[in-house]
Amino acid sequence: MGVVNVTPDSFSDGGRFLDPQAAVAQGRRLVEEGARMLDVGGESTRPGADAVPAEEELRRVVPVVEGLAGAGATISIDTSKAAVATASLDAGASYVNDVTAFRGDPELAGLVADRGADCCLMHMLGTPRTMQDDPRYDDVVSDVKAFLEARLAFAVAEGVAEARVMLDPGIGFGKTLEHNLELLARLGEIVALGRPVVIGLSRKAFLGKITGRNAAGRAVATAAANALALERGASVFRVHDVPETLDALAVAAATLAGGWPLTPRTTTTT
Ligand code: HH2
Repeated sequence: MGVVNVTPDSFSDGGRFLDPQAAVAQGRRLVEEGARMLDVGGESTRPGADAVPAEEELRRVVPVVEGLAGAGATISIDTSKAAVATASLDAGASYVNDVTAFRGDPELAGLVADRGADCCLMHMLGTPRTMQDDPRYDDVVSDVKAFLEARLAFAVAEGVAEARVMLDPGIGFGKTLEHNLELLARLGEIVALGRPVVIGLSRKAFLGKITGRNAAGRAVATAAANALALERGASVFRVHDVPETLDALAVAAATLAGGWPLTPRTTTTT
């Protein structure tokens, strides 16, 4: 899943793709590089970020979703708002990535159900404004697992087919370095919920804490962590840098019996 952030303030690429043409070009490049899904977002959820009004989010994402429909990838809309999801589904998206796991907008679950869309439900402690203020858990993995199980049950009760739901532990969303590492180490406990697991760790701050690198220099760290997440059962890898992670996943899959069914992308043999 390649990230297309149509925002002025995303933590690693804010402002680069605010222009719709630049965002569409970036999305097409990610598909050429091997992305099978594109996650289009018009609201940053970085720690401390302010909410964006629906009208502004719509203005940012709809032309980009329209421009990328037919580009050869599933289009995901990264939003918590039913109005933004509705317009994006109309414009060609078929997947709703909601970092609030249907807690942000009471209309969103019903919309996803009615439209037969696929969706991702993510764990977050608090809101982006407050989530990194001293996050605490009894046991981070058990707490996140219980939350995702409850949100899956909620989605199904609202009419969303269970087969359409993916789950995401929300790396960096109200988590310390230790919380993130524990979630990755014990990812199998989340996978055991029986739904495909999405993992979004691309360029995130915990990788900078380990490597000392700034956001732009974290592609290798991202690829390494994603390879381990693959081994632990993750299915979808949300990244800004597709080639690095795709190579790492291809090599990891090839070394695992019955690994991820990736088709080699070149015929180079030397
Ligand atoms: N992370 C971000 C945004 N959306 N969605 C899912 N399902 N999982 C994630 O981990 C996730 C997400 C944050 O990354 P980014 O989009 O690069 O930054 P920003 O929120 O600042 O736009």
